[in-house]
Amino acid sequence: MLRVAFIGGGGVGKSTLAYAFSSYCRKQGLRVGIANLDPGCKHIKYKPAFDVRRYYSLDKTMRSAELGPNGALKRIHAALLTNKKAMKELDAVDADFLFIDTAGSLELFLTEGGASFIEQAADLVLFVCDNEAVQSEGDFVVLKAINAIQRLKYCLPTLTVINKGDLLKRKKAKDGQTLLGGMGAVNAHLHALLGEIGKRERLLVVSAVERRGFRELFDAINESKCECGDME
Ligand SMILES: Nc1nc2c(ncn2[C@@H]2O[C@H](COP(=O)(O)OP(=O)(O)OP(=O)(O)O)[C@@H](O)[C@H]2O)c(=O)[nH]1
Ligand SMILES: [Mg+2]
Repeated sequence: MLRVAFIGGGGVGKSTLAYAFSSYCRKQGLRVGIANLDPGCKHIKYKPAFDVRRYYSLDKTMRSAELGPNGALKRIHAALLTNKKAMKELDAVDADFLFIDTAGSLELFLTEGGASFIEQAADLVLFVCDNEAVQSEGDFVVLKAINAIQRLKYCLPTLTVINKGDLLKRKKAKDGQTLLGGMGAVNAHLHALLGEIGKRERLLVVSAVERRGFRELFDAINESKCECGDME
């Protein structure tokens, strides 16, 4: 089984992508389970094989621990790690791919509880950004830098996925490159700067609503498998 965590900021489309991409993978003949790790989500598009809300409620934790949403998320992820029943249920999901749909928080995976949880629960991370991330070079560099620090914490192979590709305007930039091409250059530059953290990676542009880019994502995940160590 390959366990793939979908991580990224709020509203970038992690849940929609997990759902849409799971049906693509099923069509390729794979058994796919999705685990919901967002204790605060109110709507869910898929039938989760594991649902953290069975064990923890974001609202209740916020009230009982007198914390804001980010603090409560961190508290819940730290508690999950030592919750044998929940971790056993998560481990017991029987599938070829387990997609772990996480809460929209970049901070969560920079800190011990969230990072340790993801390191234990996943083999591969999809760092999901949306179209807005690649429409400003500054924003994208910041996101990539945050992800680089996250990776120092959770030490897992990671693919960067740009979702909402349908909203991406391939405008000509001043230097004649497409905006996305310009981002490719920024990405390459970042990799030179952060070379010790990760290998070279290409940007994967997908659209969860239009179900585009899934073949490339599927291939990239399969190519990453050898980096993910021994899996049964
Ligand atoms: N145009 C477009 N919209 C999308 C795409 N994927 C998701 N969305 C929309 O983006 C919004 C957020 O999607 P979610 O899947 O809930 O995003 P999320 O990252 O799981 O959000 P949080 O869990 O709250 O962090 C919804 O309105 C989706 O319909 C896409 O590929 N294209
Ligand atoms: Mg979500």
